[in-house]
This record gives sequence, structure tokens and C-alpha cells, in this order.
Amino acid sequence: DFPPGDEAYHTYDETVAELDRISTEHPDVAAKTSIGTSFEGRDIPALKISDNVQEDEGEPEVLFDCNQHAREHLTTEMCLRVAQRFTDERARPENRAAAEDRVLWVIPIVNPDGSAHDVESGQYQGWRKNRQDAGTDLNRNWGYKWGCCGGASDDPNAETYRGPEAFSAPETAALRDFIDSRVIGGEQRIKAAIDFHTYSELVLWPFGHTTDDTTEGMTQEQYDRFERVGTEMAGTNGYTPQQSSDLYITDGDVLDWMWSEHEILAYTFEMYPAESGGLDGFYPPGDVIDRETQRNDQAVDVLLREAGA
Ligand code: 0X9
Ligand code: CA
Ligand code: ZN
Repeated sequence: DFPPGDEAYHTYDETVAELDRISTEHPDVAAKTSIGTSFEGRDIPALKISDNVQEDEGEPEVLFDCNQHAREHLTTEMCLRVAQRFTDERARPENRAAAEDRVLWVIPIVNPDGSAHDVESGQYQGWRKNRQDAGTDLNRNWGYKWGCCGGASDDPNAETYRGPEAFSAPETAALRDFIDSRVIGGEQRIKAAIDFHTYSELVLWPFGHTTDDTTEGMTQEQYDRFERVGTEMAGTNGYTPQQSSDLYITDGDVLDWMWSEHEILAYTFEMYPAESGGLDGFYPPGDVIDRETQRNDQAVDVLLREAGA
């Protein structure tokens, strides 16, 4: 469990229970499903949110995925916030308006083994990767230009180990398969996404593998849209907007794949201020959860709007 003072965080089991509660209480707008299984055999649950949720109404879809990195537990709370807002709090006019004619997919724990491992002793382990052998960094295991550019490690003990091949981690393969499965009649239904991380208060867009704005797979017009929408979202939460490679070069990260493979308007948010620094930045006290998740409500609404553009 989470250490004393941080009980407000949801463990893996509590997160699953919360998704069960939401889908049970709101069967018309929320449906729990699974995208697959982790290395150690845990289910990776997802919540679909839409009016007439049992039907396929062909609406634009937006994906919110959280906790690729085990210790970034605040992101799981962010996904739960999105889920609660558009179910428990759906009656509020601003929430109803934002989710009108959209499908939301919420995946609170992409890395269940790592997340459980990080807290199960009652003391934080500072764990980032999944639990396959010495651990693979899920956000270096995606298949677009995997391992191309010095933005990941080939050392299994490194924090940014990319794995022996692209999608060697069952968790990234499961999320890939889910996203691929949203191509219906030749059209990718998922139009936009936020991949939540901590920390540093950043809104990031592709590419990560190059500092070039325009390159293979990214025209000036496309880049300008990323920058415009990213800057608008950052204007609502006070984060700093920038291309992800401006932070540092990565290869095999989720954004580069979502954009290149599916033209999903995909952003990484780095939640929470950097002041505490080091490992402490990954473990914000439980009493900041509400503030730091609600802070992104308007940014989420901007992306829901943009998914229809
Ligand atoms: O390194 C990562 O995967 C992300 N940061 S974290 O501290 N949460 O691990 C940032 C990924 C964004 N992409 C690039 N910087 N290229
Ligand atoms: Ca609907
Ligand atoms: Zn991260």
C-alpha cells in the first residue's frame, strides 16, 4: 500500500474497483473493458465513456493513458479524475458540453506490475520500468524508429532500457493493439491523446527522436497545429509548451508512434512542479492530488474540442 500520508492514492486493486464502481453506477455512459495483460498477468483495464456507450456511434475518440512509468502514480489519479468528471459529474453543463459527441478512452494503469511493485512493500521503490527481467522502459519500447537516435539504452539495467526489440513488452504491445483496433473501415477513430507523466509541468508534442520541427512524417502545417493546440492547453494549466525533443531526445516513445502510425494528435503532459526535484518529484503528497489533477480539466476540454476539428 501507499505509505502513511499518501493513502489518497489508488493502488492497482483500488483503481480496478473504482472503474468497476463507475461502470456499475453509470451503465449508460461508462463501460469497463480490458486491453490485455501485463508481463506478470495483471489485467490492463480501460474505461470507455460516451453517451449510449454500448453503441458505436462513430464519434471522434480521445485517448487518455496514464502510468506507463510505474512511480508516476499521480497520473493514475489524473486518469481517474477524467473518468469521474465525465461520469459522476457528467450532469454539470461544462462537462456535458465538453464530452458531447465524443468517445473517451481512459487507461489509468498501463504498467500494472511496475505500479504494484513500487508500493507493495509500503515504501516507495522509485521504480520506473515494467517487471520483465530487469525491466523495460515502456516509453522507449514503441515501434516508430525504435532505437534510432541515441534516445534510449540497450543496457538492460538502464532506466531507459528499450527492450530487445520494439513491442517486446506485453504492456506496450497491448496498448498498440488496442489503438490499432480503433481503425474501423480504414479510419482511425482516435483523433487525439494525452499520455500523462510526472513531473515538470510540461506540455510536449512530437517528435522526440529529432529536434527538427519538420521531417519525414511531419509537415510544417502539422507541426504548427501541434504547437498551437499545445500552447493553448498550456495556457490553461500554466505548464510550459515545447516539442518533446526540446526536453531531451527519445526514441521509441509513445508520441512518435501514435503520430507516425495513426496521425493521432498526441501530447505528453508532465504533471506537477519540478521544485522538489529528484525522486521526491515523483511522490507528491496525497493532499495535492485534487489540485494537480483538476488543474488539467480545461486542457482536457481543449483536446476534446480539437478531436472534432
Ligand atoms: O522520458 C520520458 O519518457 C518522459 N519523461 S519522464 O520523466 N516522465 O520519464 C518524457 C518523454 C517525452 N519525450 C521526449 N522527451 N522526447
Ligand atoms: Ca456516444
Ligand atoms: Zn514518465
